[in-house]
This record gives sequence, structure tokens and C-alpha cells, in this order.
Amino acid sequence: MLKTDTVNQIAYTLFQAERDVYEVKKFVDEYPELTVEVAYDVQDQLIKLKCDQEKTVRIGMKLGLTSKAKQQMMGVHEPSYGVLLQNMELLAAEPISLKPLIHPKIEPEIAFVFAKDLEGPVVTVAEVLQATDYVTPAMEIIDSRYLNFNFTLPDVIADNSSSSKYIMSDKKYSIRDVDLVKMGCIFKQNDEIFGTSTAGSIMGHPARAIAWMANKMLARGQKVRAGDVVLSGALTGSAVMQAGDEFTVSFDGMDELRVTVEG
Ligand code: 0L1
Ligand code: MG
Repeated sequence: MLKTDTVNQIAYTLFQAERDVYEVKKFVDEYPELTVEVAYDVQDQLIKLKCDQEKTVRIGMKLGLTSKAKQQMMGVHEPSYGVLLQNMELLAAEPISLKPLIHPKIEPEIAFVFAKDLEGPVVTVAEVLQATDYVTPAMEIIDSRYLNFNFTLPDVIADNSSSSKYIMSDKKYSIRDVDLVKMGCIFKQNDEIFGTSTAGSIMGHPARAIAWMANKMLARGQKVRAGDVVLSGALTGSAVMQAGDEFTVSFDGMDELRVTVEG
């Protein structure tokens, strides 16, 4: 079991790496006791530090590594989750600056916004859907603090699942008006298709990914709350971002979301 001091020290190292924009080596080689459970303790500590130092607040959650393809690519066997903070949100109308980021990538997501808490004791897909206020297109900018995005599952969990920034459409779609399994997604970089997918690529149904996360959170005494934004996981691979790039995501039945990167 890792000592509390070590948990705090790993969290502080990750906090500094993000704040001062540099990469660090993954931790599991030095600390084999960094299990998935302990990694979520590090994440909790990192979020406390960020809220305190950056004067921000929790606004929701994000899932990562939800597709089999991404799990295989990263050599992990289950998804991960992380916390979204208010200062991570960007506006689609404003160009994204790469300055405060280490090696950012961008990916298309479906954002869920909740009208009710997900209480459990066991959260089901039906409960997730029943508690959903609306869904909307989103893009997530991920930015691992690890050298070359090289990490194990506990490392990435400790690093708040590579969270960095996110952008949501201001349109609201009822889950009754979209097919959250068959809905197609086209992700473009500079008007060329980067990847295509369907909503069901997220664990068969994005609500299943959220139910998985809600149950993991309940086991830790935490929950998805009314008002939370939840990014349900990437639908395609993530694209490396360069100055001057433009990215768009289009879902069947939803208006396109477009962002530009500052040149
Ligand atoms: O949101 C994501 O899918 C990212 C989770 C962490 C994995 C990565 O950094 O690619
Ligand atoms: Mg993501």
C-alpha cells in the first residue's frame, strides 16, 4: 500500500507538470503498489489541489478508454474516468490556444447533462437514461502529462485520465430524438475525414459507459450529480492538434460542432 505522503507527492508532481507544461515519466515502474484503486486516490488529491490552486470547481466527469480499439492501443483492459473542472471548458467560438498544453490531441465525444443524481445502489443503463436532461456534441482535448503518452492504467487514472479541456455545443438534444447506438459520427480535420464511428462504439451504448463509471464512483462514496456534464468517451481516435487546424464533429440528427486552433 502506498503511503499517503507518496500519494500526495505523485499528485503534486502531476499538478506541477500540467501547470509548468512539461512531461514526466510514468510512476508504476517506481511504485508497483500504484494499483487502480490507489490511482483514484491520487486523482482525488490532484483534483483537490487543482480546485484549491486554480480557484475552480468540479463541474462533471469524463470517461476515457471506452472503446475496445483504444483499450487495445493503450494496452489496458478497462475504461478509466476523471473529473471535469469549470476552468477546463472552452467556447467553440474562441480559437483554442496550444500555449498552455504539452502535446494535445482532440477527439469527438457525446456529452450527457444530468437532471438527477445517479443514486444506485446499482446504477443501470435505464437509470442513466432516465436521469439524463439532454445530450449534445462535444470535443475533448486530452493532454497526458506522461512522456510520449506512455502510461499504464493506474498512471493514466492518477493523471485524471489525460483530461485537459473540452468544448460543448450549446444545442440540447433529447435522448428520445437520437439513436444512441446507431447514430453516426464523422470527425474531420481541416475538412478531411479523420475518423468515423457510431455511438454504440462506446461500450455498446454510451449510457452503459456512464453506468459503469457511476457504479465505480459509488463504491468510492462519490456520485454523478444533477447538473453534471459527463463526456461519455471518444468515438474515434484522437488527432494531434497543430496551429491553424480546424476540427468538426457531426452526429446524425445534430448540428455540427466546429473549433479552430490558434495559428
Ligand atoms: O478521454 C480519453 O479517451 C483519454 C483517456 C486517456 C487515454 C489517453 O490519454 O489517450
Ligand atoms: Mg475523451
